[in-house]
Amino acid sequence: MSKHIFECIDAHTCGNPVRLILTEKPDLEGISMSEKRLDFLKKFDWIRKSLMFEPRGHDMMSGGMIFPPHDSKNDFAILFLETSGCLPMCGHGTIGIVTIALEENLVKPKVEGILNIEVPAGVIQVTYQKKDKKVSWVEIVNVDSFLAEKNLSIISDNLGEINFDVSYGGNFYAIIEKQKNYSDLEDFKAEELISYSREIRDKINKKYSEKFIHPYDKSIKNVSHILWTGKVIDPKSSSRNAVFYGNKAIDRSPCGTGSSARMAQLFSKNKLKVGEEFIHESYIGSKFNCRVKKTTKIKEFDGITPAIRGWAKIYGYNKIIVDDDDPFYSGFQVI
Ligand code: PYC
Repeated sequence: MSKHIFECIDAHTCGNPVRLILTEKPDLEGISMSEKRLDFLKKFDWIRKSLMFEPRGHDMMSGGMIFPPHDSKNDFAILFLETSGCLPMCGHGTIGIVTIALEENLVKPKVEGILNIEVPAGVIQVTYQKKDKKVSWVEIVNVDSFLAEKNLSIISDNLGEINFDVSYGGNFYAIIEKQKNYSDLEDFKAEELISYSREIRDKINKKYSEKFIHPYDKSIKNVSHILWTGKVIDPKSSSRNAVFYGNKAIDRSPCGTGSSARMAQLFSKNKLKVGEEFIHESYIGSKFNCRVKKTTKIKEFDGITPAIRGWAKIYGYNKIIVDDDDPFYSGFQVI
């Protein structure tokens, strides 16, 4: 029998949880974070399940671990952990992890104010503002993002025909805008969006199986998230969204990879320009300040390099025990 003790620091980014795991980090095989992500999922997924799911986590729980970089030019690497698996990229997770790492002196930037971070989906550049030991904001120049396909549809048992676009911002998103069978975010309870999203995601991945695969990394595939759009709460914002992830979560933050995917979609439809401010609101009204930094090409796709800025707050030091004699050592979820 063995007992594992995970020291963690818990924070939230604009309302969504981020648990940074400091100890008992596994030795992962691979020459990149993409390969290490797959190795973790094959050999160590119990760690993710035990720290993300109930009773030690909850439906929205999300987090990660910091590793040394593979390229010495970079500052560090992140493996993301979440109820849905290990994401190729997570924006709110990065903002939270960077805030924790800087405030708790876990990393020393090679250049003050800038961090180059390896994530499974690529290398991202982060800038931040730190005042009196506190990080006031973190800005991510995210991985290149692109609209993968537009005007697709499925028939939902709950809503009828639903039209959507699929866009990549570090994960593949189905973006659902106002239409005959979907009026606006404000007309639906979170629990309704959750159950509709589960069905819609299954149907999309059945109907369009093997269609959404990242051109440079075949391990990044399929629609993992559903992004419901809506009218803003604050008139100064540009758009509102609710991102569904895992099996029971609506992101409390405006979602970094979702905001990137949404900007790529809007840009490709001439609804957003390079440099224009895009203030994205979450389901609970928290905001990311975003913009298209530049245009780019991802194989045959015309895409963008997005920037996302947000804040995070540390709320606890957490020593979590996972004991093999606990029948729920690898967690559970109630759906
Ligand atoms: O911020 O990229 C993000 C994210 C993905 C899932 C939840 N948040």
